[in-house]
Amino acid sequence: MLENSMLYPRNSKTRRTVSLDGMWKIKFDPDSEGREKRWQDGLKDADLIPVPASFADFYTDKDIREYTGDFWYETDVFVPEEWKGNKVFVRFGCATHRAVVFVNGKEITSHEGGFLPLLADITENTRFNEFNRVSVLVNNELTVTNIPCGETRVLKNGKKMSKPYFDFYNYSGLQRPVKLVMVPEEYVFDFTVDHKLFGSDAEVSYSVVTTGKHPVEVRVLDEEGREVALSSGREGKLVIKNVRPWEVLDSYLYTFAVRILDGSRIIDEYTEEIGIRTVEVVHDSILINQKPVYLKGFGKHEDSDIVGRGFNIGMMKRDFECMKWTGANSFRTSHYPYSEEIYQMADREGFLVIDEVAAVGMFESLMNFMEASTGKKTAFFEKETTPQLLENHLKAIEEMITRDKNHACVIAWSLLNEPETTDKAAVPYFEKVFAKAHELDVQKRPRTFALVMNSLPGTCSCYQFADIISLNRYYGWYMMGGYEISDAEEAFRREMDEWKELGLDRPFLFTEYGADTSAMEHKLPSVMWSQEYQMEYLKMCHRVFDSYSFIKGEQVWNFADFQTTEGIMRVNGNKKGIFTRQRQPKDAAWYFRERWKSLPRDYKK
Ligand code: GCB
Repeated sequence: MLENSMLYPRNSKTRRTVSLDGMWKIKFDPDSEGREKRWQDGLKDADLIPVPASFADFYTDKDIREYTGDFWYETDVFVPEEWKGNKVFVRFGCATHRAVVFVNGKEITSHEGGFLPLLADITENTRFNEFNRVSVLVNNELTVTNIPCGETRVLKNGKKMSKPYFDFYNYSGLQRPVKLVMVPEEYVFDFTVDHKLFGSDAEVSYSVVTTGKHPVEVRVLDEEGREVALSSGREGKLVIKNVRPWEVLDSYLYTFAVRILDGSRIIDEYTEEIGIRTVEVVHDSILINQKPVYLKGFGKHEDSDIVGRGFNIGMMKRDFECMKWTGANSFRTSHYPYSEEIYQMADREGFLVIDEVAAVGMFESLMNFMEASTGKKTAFFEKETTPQLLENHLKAIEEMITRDKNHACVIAWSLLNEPETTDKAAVPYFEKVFAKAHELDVQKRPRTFALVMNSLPGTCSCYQFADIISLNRYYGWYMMGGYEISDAEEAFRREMDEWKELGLDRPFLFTEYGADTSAMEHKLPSVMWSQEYQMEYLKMCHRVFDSYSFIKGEQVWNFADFQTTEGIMRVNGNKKGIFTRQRQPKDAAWYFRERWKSLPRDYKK
């Protein structure tokens, strides 16, 4: 079990949260001298920067944007007198990619992995009724032992530079909300639910972990606030008569209130809004509440102007509105677990989410998307460093599942994106990764990973691990693009015929297909990069998808244009968006709207 509770911080009768978002001090530490020189005792000559946000795109100085190494954040936090006798935490939605937290100069905790929460228990070092200095030493260097994978190089001028093995900008910093949290000494540490539907009723099995011995009760309230089920004990079953299940694009959320009681006194109360639904893969179908669903949607990024990967509540709202407008019902959190508020919104909107851990770049290449289709091999899972990578990967899976398990929206786990599977060395690695997810998820949601272009029926040694086979395919873009598109279609069909031959009896899903498109370019007849070519390419892909009954979903790459490292293959970022980075539609968005609005939920049932 994890050392820290992953439950989302909420107010209740017994709990308090205070947002620490706002302007924090920031200072770069290129020589990694801060710790030695005790910068944790107070940053001098620091700048101010918004939290949550990536630091990169605020500045006009390229050395700052590209900064790689250690950097410090600091703020002063007032802890009220009334909280004495309780536990006090500072909770960071993330600190990318790793961080050490200090309070009043004392080191409290550290965390590896930039896309899952960091909880610092500051109880022992808090000065109540006073301001407390919270300092965070963050580091954003990429390595092959941590996810996402990449390298850090030192330029001749001594400056460090990030070399990602993945196709998104290495944004970093305190990119998600930060909260000061108070919970009682004896508190609800973890809470897990699993659902079954019987006719018009539901049975919800639950388990509660607390930090003490007092009895526990769980109540379920409907959206009108009426109690519909009650059970006591750390484990039990809640029966909800005439349940209203959470449905695709038609959500219904019950409030689960978990209480620790001492007679009639409430020691702790934790509440969560939870949708009741089931998820299964049966033969080649994905079933939600025992009914087939065809996935329509996007691979996304947390990415926008100025704040970079920083959680942006306005952008989140706009993204959901745009997705609904296209008729989408799903997205993948490519290529890392997103900020928790996004899953809460997906729960509320009835969106289906494939939750992806940050295991991307597991192919040694700075242009993985290009090189994977050349047959290049990099022996990625045979390195001396592989055991260390595996350890970090498994820990991230545990944190992701623990954090996200109760979300109705999460219908599958994506455990890797485009790893090198053409080598048998990947097999034992995959075994451990897939077993871990199965062991941890009481709902036993389907597990998948996104297969790169050269992970083919005849070359991939790992597809058997996936409950849903997810393909990232670029026929007509990275291969046989432009006027060769007819050959691309043929090659695409040949591959799909080979998969069909295998008779896997599992659903297939396209987790990526797309063509870079400049929102400025129009050309008749089409050329690559024009809006006309994007449409031509998409129509070709859809003809292929529509020809195979086992293809049970399409998530186009990408929802919106996004920032990447600069290079000859990218025009200030990846332009495969169906929307621009400012979330305005390219022509293809209208085409998707027409297609997706007309495909029934159970298309190809
Ligand atoms: C991929 C990667 C994704 C890239 C995309 C592309 O296969 O999974 O991260 O952005 O291709 O556009 O090349």
